[in-house]
Amino acid sequence: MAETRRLIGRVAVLSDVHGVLPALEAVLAEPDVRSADRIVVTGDLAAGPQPSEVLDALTALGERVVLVRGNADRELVQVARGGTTDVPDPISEWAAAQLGPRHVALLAGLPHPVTLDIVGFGPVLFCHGSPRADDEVVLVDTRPAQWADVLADVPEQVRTVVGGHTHMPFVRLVDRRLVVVSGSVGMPYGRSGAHWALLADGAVTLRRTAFDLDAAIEQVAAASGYPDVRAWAEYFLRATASDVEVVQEFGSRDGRNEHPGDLITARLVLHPITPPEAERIVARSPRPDDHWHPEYPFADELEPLGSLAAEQESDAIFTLFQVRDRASGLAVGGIGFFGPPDAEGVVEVGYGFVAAARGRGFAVEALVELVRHGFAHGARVVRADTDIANGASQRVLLRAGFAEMRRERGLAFFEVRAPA
Ligand SMILES: [Mn+2]
Repeated sequence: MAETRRLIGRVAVLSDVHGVLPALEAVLAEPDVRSADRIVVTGDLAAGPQPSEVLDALTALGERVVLVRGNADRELVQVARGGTTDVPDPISEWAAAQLGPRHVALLAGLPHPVTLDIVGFGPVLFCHGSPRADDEVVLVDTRPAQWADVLADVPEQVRTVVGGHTHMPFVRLVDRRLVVVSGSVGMPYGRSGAHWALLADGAVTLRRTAFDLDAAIEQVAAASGYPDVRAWAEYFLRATASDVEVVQEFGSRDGRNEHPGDLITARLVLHPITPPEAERIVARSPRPDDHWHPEYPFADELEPLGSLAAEQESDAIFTLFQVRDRASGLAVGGIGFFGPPDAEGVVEVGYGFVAAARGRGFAVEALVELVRHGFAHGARVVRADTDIANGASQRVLLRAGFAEMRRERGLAFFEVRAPA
């Protein structure tokens, strides 16, 4: 955690500029920003239509600017260095290709989080997402228990946490800590203009700089080579999405249970798939509110999903679940029961994840939750089998509490029994 010992006076907080130069310039022209002792930019600097221009404008501020890493900055580095990311965002792919080695190095070196001593506040922690993860979603109405978890590792003396990522400004107390999200400079939700915040004399002020949207859209469209730039600029600079829609959309990512029947774990949502949803998945024809990883669904899943799609009404408990990564909101796998318990209380389960989601313990986390759910609804024994050549799957089952019972015909059979 970067720290400075010298107390800092007035601080302007800018976040989520997302490569929109005219919006950044409008804020930088504000007298309270020009006179601020520091300008802290809490992440997602460049993923947008003018990535290099925005990075140059920020670095031109010299010693006065403190840049914090956002998830989109991290993802730009991954893409620029030839990797892939979970989030299929075409403008990020394009922006990554615009960056020269100097810009990639700048983004790769960004710290997260950053703590600064500020007059009237003491140590203030600046982050993107949450102090522990640059892509964690916390919202103004996130539940107290979730906030407690999110802030659990923040040092006691830090009484103010300033974040970005959700593009909707708020200030609220969270169990005696002040939490500030300044909103987005370049991609605001709910209200147009460039949103930012001023920390001065122990007080936080949420600020908004209005600028000529028509002129800015023209300027972005003329300056950027992104193929879809005009539509992008129209949509985001005019704040087309309302904050109510966005909170609804982001809601499940903060662990709130918006859909009865969803099972929520530390990092995942297990969503029971209805027959119409199964039909869409098998046909690979998502609705706008379906958020699927590009590799989802994968071949193994299609047969059980096909049977589910053909049903009139699915079993609400012993069914197939779509597994979503709470951080990205994307469907990354499937897990579920191949039918209700038999006369002895035996159920069988199966699961699978897209390649990009493997190696992160998701399968164990989902399986533990599925087994708990099965036992809570009358199952006594949960069984699974796997190819004997599939060592990864066997390790997942063992880590999830299963024991190997026998091997035959190239398969290893596992089970776990309900506690007596
Ligand atoms: Mn972000």
